[in-house]
Amino acid sequence: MRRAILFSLITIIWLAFLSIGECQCRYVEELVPYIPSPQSVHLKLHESDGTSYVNVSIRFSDGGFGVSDWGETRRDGNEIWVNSEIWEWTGPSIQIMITVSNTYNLGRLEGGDYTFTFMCWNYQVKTLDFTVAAVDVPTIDLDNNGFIDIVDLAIAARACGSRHGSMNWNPIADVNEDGIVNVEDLTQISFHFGETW
Ligand SMILES: [Ca+2]
Ligand SMILES: [Ca+2]
Repeated sequence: MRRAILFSLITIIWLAFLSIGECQCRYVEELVPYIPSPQSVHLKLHESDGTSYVNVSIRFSDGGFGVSDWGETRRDGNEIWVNSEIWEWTGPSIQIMITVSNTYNLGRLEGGDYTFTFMCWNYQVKTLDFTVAAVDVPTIDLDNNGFIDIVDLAIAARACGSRHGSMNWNPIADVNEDGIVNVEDLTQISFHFGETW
């Protein structure tokens, strides 16, 4: 009888111990990997001086989230992607909506259709399809030798300020075909300086 009571007591203590353990696990405070919903992620493309950028902004419901790594841009053909690492703090956090953002420089893309994919922990979160207008490089290779260099700039400089009928008018120097050779044409040539195709 005494042995049965002792056994029962040990069992009760052991179950109580397990119960406390489970309780502690349930309320453990730690950082865990988190994948945002597509609805909370906004992708926006913008171009500047021929370079394409994608801005990614993520809206979090409270202050318990953080991005430890936005990831590097990767490219395979016309597919571009980034793989980020985002965490959630399971403990208490500031109850305020937070938006974080990062801008990825995609470089100078050739004309064509592209897809940008924002990934998190190797999971595809959201994609953005966009088109880059083709740049007609040969039109700024004024001497048509296969690369843009100081000679092309010199040809445009000699015609600078001229219009149709001017003594120094040179139609090939009017890169943007607006009827005048000026700093805009020189700027376009300078922008592609050093390029070959
Ligand atoms: Ca040239
Ligand atoms: Ca022009």
